[in-house]
Amino acid sequence: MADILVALGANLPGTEGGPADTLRAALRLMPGMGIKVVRCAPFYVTPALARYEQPDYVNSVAAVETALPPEGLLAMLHRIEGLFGRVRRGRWAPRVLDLDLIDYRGLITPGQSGMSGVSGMPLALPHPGVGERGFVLVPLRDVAPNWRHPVTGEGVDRLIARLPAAELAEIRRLER
Ligand code: A4P
Ligand code: MG
Repeated sequence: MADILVALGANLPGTEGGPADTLRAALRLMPGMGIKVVRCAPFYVTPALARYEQPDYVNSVAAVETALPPEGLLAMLHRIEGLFGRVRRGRWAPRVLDLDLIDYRGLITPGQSGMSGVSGMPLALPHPGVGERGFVLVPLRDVAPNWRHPVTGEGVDRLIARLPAAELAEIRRLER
């Protein structure tokens, strides 16, 4: 069965507490908003990939089921971000909660490669950059070990093997 995968990330405290508390609260909220969480990876602490110094992230990936179409699901994810007080301060800025739609049953959209981080951009699937980011790929492998990049067909193990060892060494599993 082709999965729908949602990446979760946070690196600022919010109303629920620290980033891990925010992620847990977001996961609890999803079923009531038409998003059934089938599996969720462990949480990982990851250094921020950013243009400037900012706190470490807590990242994870959830496999979900929903009757919502891709755009509807992204809109719902944005609504959840809003409930946690997410303020869009610009691309790659620190955030209370970031929910990205990584893969929707292998769908490939034309906007795939041209994201500029402008709010309200058309849906890009798979999420741009997923193939090169340890903080997405490591938890993604936990929930979907047989996942392949919809565009390149490469498996998640192979994509992870290509990451710099130093990047992987800095991704630490958070005990829950
Ligand atoms: N958008 C289009 N397609 C999608 C999609 N598949 N999923 C639009 C999510 N959003 C999508 O997103 C920008 C615009 O993309 C929105 O209008 C949305 O409708 P955003 O969440 O407002 O901004 P962003 O997250 O700052 O931009 P972007 O380009 O999605 O950045 P990323 O790729 O999410 O990177 N370091 C660590 N360690 N861990 C992280 O989680 N995250 C980022 C953000 C940077 N560094 C990080 C992490
Ligand atoms: Mg985002």
